[in-house]
Amino acid sequence: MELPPGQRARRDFPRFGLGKFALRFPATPERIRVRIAGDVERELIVEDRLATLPRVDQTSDFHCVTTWSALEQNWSGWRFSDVYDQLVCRESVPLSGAEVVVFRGEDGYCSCLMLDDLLKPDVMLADRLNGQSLGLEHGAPLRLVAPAHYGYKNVKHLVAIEFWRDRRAYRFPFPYPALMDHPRARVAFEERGRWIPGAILRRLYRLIVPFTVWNFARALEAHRRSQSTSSR
Ligand SMILES: Nc1nc2c(c(=O)[nH]1)N[C@H]1C(S)=C(S)[C@@H](COP(=O)(O)O)O[C@H]1N2
Ligand SMILES: [Mo]
Repeated sequence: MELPPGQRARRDFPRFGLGKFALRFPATPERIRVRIAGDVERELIVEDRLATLPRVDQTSDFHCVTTWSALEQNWSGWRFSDVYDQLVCRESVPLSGAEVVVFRGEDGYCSCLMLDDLLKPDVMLADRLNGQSLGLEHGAPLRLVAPAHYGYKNVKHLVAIEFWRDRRAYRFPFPYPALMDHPRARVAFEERGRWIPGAILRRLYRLIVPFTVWNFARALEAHRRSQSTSSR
């Protein structure tokens, strides 16, 4: 099977991200609560009502910008386009041209994609992975799954989705440089970052994979240990 340019398959699917977020975990990973906001007529809180939309399952490959890929992951959840058409447009009503969409995680992470890219049928808000609830490592209680875009656009622990008319409403998480954040980040075109070609970035990013995997796993273990002592 042919992988996208510069990617290598991994056997596992590690917990991963930008270093700053390794130590941050959601307070309520069992309860979905997403605020719809931005340039909209009304803010809206989406909770149980997601479950009134048709549940969909999909198997897709997951590609991190640092060059590792986890193949054939089975996600379950709701199509972003269904959420947009049936909840957001009917009840929150984005203003015309509010097509810059910002996703925020409870850990303070955020990223942004254009509405056109999000309305593709393979873009989901997922609450399950490979037959189980997402878990802390993969974004409980709800995450974005946009397989055509690098992992860093697939925000975990979702708490807000904002629709803006102006890109300036968004900034990639401090202190990480904007060059790490391509506006579309399409895997097929190796849009790893801005200004620096993907084929160069892949060489640099590849170096940080082992440390990041180790660091994120270690942080999760420490978090689990602290949870089990505090609940005793
Ligand atoms: N909330 C949140 N979402 C996030 C991140 C993060 O640190 N926090 N990291 C991103 C990056 S860089 C990647 S590669 C994927 C990793 O997803 P995984 O931990 O399920 O492998 O999550 C993305 N979404
Ligand atoms: Mo990533």
